[in-house]
Amino acid sequence: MTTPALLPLSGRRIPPLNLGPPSFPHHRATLRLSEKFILLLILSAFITLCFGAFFFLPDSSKHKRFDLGLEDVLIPHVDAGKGAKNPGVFLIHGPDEHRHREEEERLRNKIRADHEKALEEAKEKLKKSREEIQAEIQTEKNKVVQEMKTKEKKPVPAAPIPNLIGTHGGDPEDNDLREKREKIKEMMKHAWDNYRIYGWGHNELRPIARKGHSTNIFGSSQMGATIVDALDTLYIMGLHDEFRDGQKWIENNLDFSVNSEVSVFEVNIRFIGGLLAAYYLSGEEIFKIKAVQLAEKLLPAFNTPTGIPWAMVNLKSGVGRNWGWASAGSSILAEFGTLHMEFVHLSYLTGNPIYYKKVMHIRKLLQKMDRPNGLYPNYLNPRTGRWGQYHTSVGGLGDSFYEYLLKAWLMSDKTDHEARKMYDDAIEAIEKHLIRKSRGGLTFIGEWKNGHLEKKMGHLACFAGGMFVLGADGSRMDQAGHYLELGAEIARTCHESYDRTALKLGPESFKFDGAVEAVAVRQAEKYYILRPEVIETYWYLWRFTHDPRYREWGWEAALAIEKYCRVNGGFSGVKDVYSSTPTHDDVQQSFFLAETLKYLYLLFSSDDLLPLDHWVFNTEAHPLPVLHLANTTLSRNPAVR
Ligand code: DMJ
Repeated sequence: MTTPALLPLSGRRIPPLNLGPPSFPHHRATLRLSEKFILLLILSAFITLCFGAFFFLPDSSKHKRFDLGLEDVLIPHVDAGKGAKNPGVFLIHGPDEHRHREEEERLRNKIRADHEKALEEAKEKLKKSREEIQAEIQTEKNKVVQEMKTKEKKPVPAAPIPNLIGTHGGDPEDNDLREKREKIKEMMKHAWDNYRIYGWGHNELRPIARKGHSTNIFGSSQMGATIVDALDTLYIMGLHDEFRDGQKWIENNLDFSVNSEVSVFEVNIRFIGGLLAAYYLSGEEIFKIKAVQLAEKLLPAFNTPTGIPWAMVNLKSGVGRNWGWASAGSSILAEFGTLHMEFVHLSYLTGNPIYYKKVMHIRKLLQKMDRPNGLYPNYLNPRTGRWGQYHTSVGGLGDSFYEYLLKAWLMSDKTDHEARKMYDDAIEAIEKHLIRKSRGGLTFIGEWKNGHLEKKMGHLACFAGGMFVLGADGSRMDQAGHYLELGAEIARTCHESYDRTALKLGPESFKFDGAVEAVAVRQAEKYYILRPEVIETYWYLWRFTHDPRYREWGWEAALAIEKYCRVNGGFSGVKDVYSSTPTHDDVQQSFFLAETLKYLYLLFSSDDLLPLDHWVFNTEAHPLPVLHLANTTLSRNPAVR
C-alpha cells in the first residue's frame, strides 16, 4: 500500500535533508571543538588556582584522619566531650597520633604531586597548536563512535534457518526468454549504477538532476533506502559485487540512532523486510542484526491507548504521531495492518515474543470490532479505538492489510487459520460491495465511501489480481476456480488501463463512468511512478496458470518502461501516460528496484527460482521463507522456534 504521503498530491512538505554527519547520543562525542578548547582553558586555570590555594590552607595538624570502615575521611580535631554538637566528629589521642601525622604528610605530598602533574599536562596541551588539539579531539570522537558501533553489533541469538529452497538459478528454458531476462538485469544495473554514482547513501535518486532524493516517509536522514530495498533483487540476479557493495554500506553507515521521524509502515516493509530477505538469502548476520536494531526503534510507536501504532515515530525520541491528513487523527489500516509478516519473523529469529505480541494484539482488536457491511474502514483512531471515516479500498490505505492476512496464513505453513478466516471474510465482503463489471465487461474494484460505491480503481489495487490467485488454493468451499478467474479478470482490466494510454504504461487511477472505462479522467491521476502492482499480478498469474499472455504483457510493460522512463541517469516516473511526449518526474523510486524489476526478472525465470510453496513475498516484494510452526508457539514458548 502507499499512503498519500508518498504522492505528490499530499501537500506535505518534505523535511530538509540532513547532510551533516550522523549524530550520536554520547555527550562527549557531540561537544563541539571550540567548546572543548574553552573547557580546557577553564580547567587549567582552575588547577592553577587549587595549586596556589594549597599553600594557604590552615594548619592541618588540627585535623585527624579516622577510618569509619566505609571510606577514608578527614575530621576536625575538637573535644567531643565539651558540648560537641556533631555526633559524627571523633577525637584521637595517644600513641596513634604520630602514625596519623605521617599518613597525613604522605597524603599531602600525593595531592601536591597530582596537582603538579595535572598542571604540567595542561601546559603541554596549551603548547600545542589548535589543529593538533582538534586532531586529538577528533581521534577521541572516532574512538567513541567505534565503541558505539561495536556495541550496536551485538549478535542476535541463533535460530534454525528454515528450509531455503530455490535461492539461485531460475535459468529460463529458451533463448528468447534468456535474452529478456538479461535485458531486465541490464535495466537493474542501469538503475543501480546510477544510484551508486549520483545518489549513494541517499534514500532515492533524481536521475535527471543526478543527485539524491528523499520524501517524508524516510524522515530527515539519509538511510540508503534504495540500497536496502534493492539488495535481494541484486542477489537473485547474481549481481554479487553490487550486493557486497550494498552490504558494506549497511555495515558501516546504516544507523538508526537518528533524530528522524519515519513512517512505521514504509520502514517496516522496505527496511525490515529488505534486511530480513537479504539475511535469509545470503546468511549474512549483519542484516539480521540491523533488522532487529531497527525493529526496536519502531516499538515505541505501539505505545498508544489501544496498542494500534502511530503512523510515524521518531527513531531517537520514540515519540509517535499520525499523518495530519488522516481522518480524525486516525492510523491507517494498510499501515498498522502490514506489519505481521516481518514482526513474526523477528520473533522467530530473536526468540523475543514482543514483536509477535504487538501484531497479534492488533489482530485481536480488529476481530472484536463491528464492521459496516463486513468491510474494514481504512481509518482507526489509536486513542479511542473507533473507526474514522467509512472509506474502504483495496487500493491505497487498505490494500496490503488484506494481502497480509492471506500471507500470514501462507507463511505459517497454512496453520494460521484465524488469519485465513479473516481474509476469507474480508474478500467476501469486498466482492459483494466493491467488485463490479463495467458495461464493456471489465471487472474492477471500486471504493466504498460512506455508503456509496465510487467506480474508480487505483493502480495500487491492481495487486489484488495476484492476491486472488495466490489465495485460490485453500479458499472457502473450494472456490479455487472462481478466484483464479477473478484474478485473471483483474489482470485483464489492469492491462487495459495500460493499453489505453499513449505510453502503454498505466495511470495512477482510472474510472469506469459511462463511456469511460479504465481511463484516468483527472490530470492529477495520469502519472506513472514506476509502480509494480500490475507486473506483480502478471507474475502471480503466470506462476499459477502458465498462460503465455502474462509474459507477453509483462514484456510490453518492460519495453514501455525502457522507452519512456529510461534516462541517462537511471529511470524516472512520467507525469502523463496519455501524452506521447512524456515529462519526467525525476524520481527513481526505491520500489522500482525492489519490486518492479524483481517481478519482471521472475516472470522470465523458471519457477524453481523462489518457489511459492517455500517463499512468501512481503508487500515490497521481499521474499521471506515459510515458517513451519504453529502460530501460537511464538507467544507461548519463545525458546521453541
Ligand atoms: C510499495 O511500496 C509497496 O508495494 C506498497 O505495498 C504499495 N506501494 C508501493 C509501490 O507502489
